[in-house]
Parts: sequence; structure tokens; C-alpha cells
Amino acid sequence: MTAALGAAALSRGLAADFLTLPFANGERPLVKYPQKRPLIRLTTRPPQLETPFSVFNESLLTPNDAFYVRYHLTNSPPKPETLQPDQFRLTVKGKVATPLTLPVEELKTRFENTEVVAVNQCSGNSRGFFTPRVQGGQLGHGAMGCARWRGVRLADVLKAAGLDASAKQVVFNGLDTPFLPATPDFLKAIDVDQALDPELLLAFEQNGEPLPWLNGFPLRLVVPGHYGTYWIKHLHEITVTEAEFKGFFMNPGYRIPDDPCAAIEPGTTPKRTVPISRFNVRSFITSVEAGATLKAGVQTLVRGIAFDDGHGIREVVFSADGGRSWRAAELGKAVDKYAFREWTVAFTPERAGPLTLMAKATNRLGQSQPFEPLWNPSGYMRNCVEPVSVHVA
Ligand SMILES: Nc1nc2c(c(=O)[nH]1)N[C@H]1C(S)=C(S)[C@@H](COP(=O)(O)O)O[C@H]1N2
Ligand SMILES: [Mo]
Repeated sequence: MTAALGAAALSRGLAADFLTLPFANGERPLVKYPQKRPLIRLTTRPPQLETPFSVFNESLLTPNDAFYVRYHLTNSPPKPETLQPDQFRLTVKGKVATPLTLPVEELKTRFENTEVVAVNQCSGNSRGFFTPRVQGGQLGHGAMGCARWRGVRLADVLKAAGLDASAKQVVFNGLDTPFLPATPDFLKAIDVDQALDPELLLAFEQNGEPLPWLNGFPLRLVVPGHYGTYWIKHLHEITVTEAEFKGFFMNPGYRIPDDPCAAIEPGTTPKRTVPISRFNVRSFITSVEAGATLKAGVQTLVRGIAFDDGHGIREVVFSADGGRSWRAAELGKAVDKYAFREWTVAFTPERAGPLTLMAKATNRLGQSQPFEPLWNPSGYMRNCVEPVSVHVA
């Protein structure tokens, strides 16, 4: 972190180029932000940046400078000065025996350090592909990324503070604040049982480096297998509560229909909702983009990625005829049960003409991907098979 990373640096963001996402009104500027390569800009205040899809074909770990950025509040990201070691503290308070105030350095040295390779995906990833449109950021498939996160276990820190018997939920707050006092702060809550899961981390490193400013420096929550909304950035306050927390971003925000596939009849309103939680199964072809030209009689190695909420990918199948016939792809090594899993399949298009390629993944529970998108009013959790139309010459 250098002093150069400030509001001025943010507004300097230069649009070098444009890119068109493959849906209506998909033109977006590619803009360079501090510590980032040019990324697809959705909004300026706050910054919302999407990863260009080609990055997912370059490596299974998404490079930090290409990792997507999502903020809600106009006053974000927090100013770099407030994130420096002389100012930044994590406090743990509420229904605990011993409230804690910890500099990041003390957190690192006092608690065991551990790592997970996990996908961080926004609930609204791929929302822009819905027809008819649903409200919210019209995102392509780039509001996801996979990284190696290093930190300490949230459970260890909560135990050090000593949870009261009355503790029900744990509420997380980042240093970003609303611009107007009437705007609700971005707070997220999880149940105490889940908070004590040793897989949840207070992370200070991403891919072996300090977290980038725009991805939560100096500390963020990592909730493997769960949507990014819980992965609070610039985490500075943990409050243990005895009642269920009722903040805007828990209710009405970030809720899904209360049924097994989080989907209802398009255009209708869910009768009951619950907070969004775990990922469903997804897969993508990464080596061939829509509109590409393949050569008849020439073998290509089609490559892609698949992931789920941590049960693990069991199988990926590939179709080159719009889903009429399928064959098994070869799975790459499982880096971590929460990570992108690579798959490959050798494919030789026989004759010239249009082709529709598809991939479909199944996890160890037998959960797979639908052909039609599941629908809910917020356009969350899209996970249908995404056809890729190509041309054979
Ligand atoms: N402090 C803070 N943390 C936050 C948010 C936010 O607005 N403020 N947005 C959340 C949402 S909805 C997502 S999808 C992830 C995105 O993580 P990233 O910006 O590092 O990619 O951050 C989460 N953590
Ligand atoms: Mo999100």
C-alpha cells in the first residue's frame, strides 16, 4: 500500500478501451484502477469491476490484478490511511466474555495461520444474460474468481473472546460507510454455529500477497462455498448478538425464494425468502469464446472450469451438437474442494457450419446444472448450462 492509492487515484481511472459483453447493451469501458490491470467497469461510485472472461483460461488461480471488485456504498473503498497498521484495528465485541481490539500483526502472530483455495463469486454473477432483464448490475460471467486465501480461523478468534451462552449470530462490518446517514451500512450476519466452522477465515493474504486494496486490505472474511456477499472486506468490527440481526443487507437484501432450487415462476413474487448462502454447481468453457472460428478436421483441446460449494465436482460432460450427445471431459487435479476444477476434452469438428458447444458439471451429491436458467427476482445464482455458439470453417 502506498500513499498514491487514494481518491485521486480512483478518479484517475483511465478508460483505455471498450469491450462488449455478449448481451444487449453490453458495451463496457475497460478501466485501470490501482493494483489492477484494465477491468470491465460496471459502476464508478462505488467501483464495480468485472474480470474479462479470457482471464479464466489463463490460470486456475485468478491473478490479484484481475480479480473482480464489488462494493455497495458510495464511500468505498475506505481511504488507504485508515487501513494502515497505525490506524487499523479489528474489534470483537457484543456477547463475549473478553472484547478484543487487535492490530492485524497481532492477529497473525497470536493465532495459527492457515490457507484455503476457494472461489469468491457474487450472487449476481452472470445476471446480464437473463432475458427478460432482471434488476441489478448487468454482469457477464466475470464476477467470480479463485484465489489462495491465507489468514487465521474466525473460530479461534471468537473462542479467544469467549462466546456467551446467549450468542446467536455474528455480525461483520467493513470500514466502508454510507455517504448519506439514511443509507444502511453494509453489515452481514451468520449464525454462531457456522461462525465456529474452522473453514471460515479472517484472511490477510490473497495468492501470497497482502490483499489488494480493492479486495479488502488489510483483512477480509472468507466463507468458502458461500456467495461473496458474506466475504466482508476491510473487516474491522465483529459483533456477537443474542438476537437475530435484522440489517438491510440481510433482509430485504440478498434473499432467495425458500425452496430447494431458489427459483420461482418468472415474474412472480416468492411467498417466503431466506438469506442466500451456498453456491450451486457451475461450469464454463474457457478456451473457446462465442463467435470463435474452429477449423474442420483439426483437433482442438477444449478447456474449461467447474466448481460447486465444496462437495467436489464428480463429472463434467461436453457436447458439440447443442446437447444432443455428450461425452465425458477429463478432470484436472482437484487443487482444493472449493477451487476451480479444470477440465479438458479433445474435439475435432467434422464439417463446416455453425456449432453449439456446451459443458455440464455434476458434483458428488449428484447436483448438476439446468438447461433453462432458474429464475428469482434478483437474478441470483444463475447456473444453467451456457451454450457457446461457434463457426466451423
Ligand atoms: N466492506 C465490504 N465488503 C464487501 C462488500 C461491500 O460492499 N463492502 N460487498 C460484498 C459482495 S456482495 C461481494 S460479491 C464481495 C466481492 O468481493 P471482491 O470485491 O473482493 O471481489 O465482497 C463482499 N464484501
Ligand atoms: Mo455480491
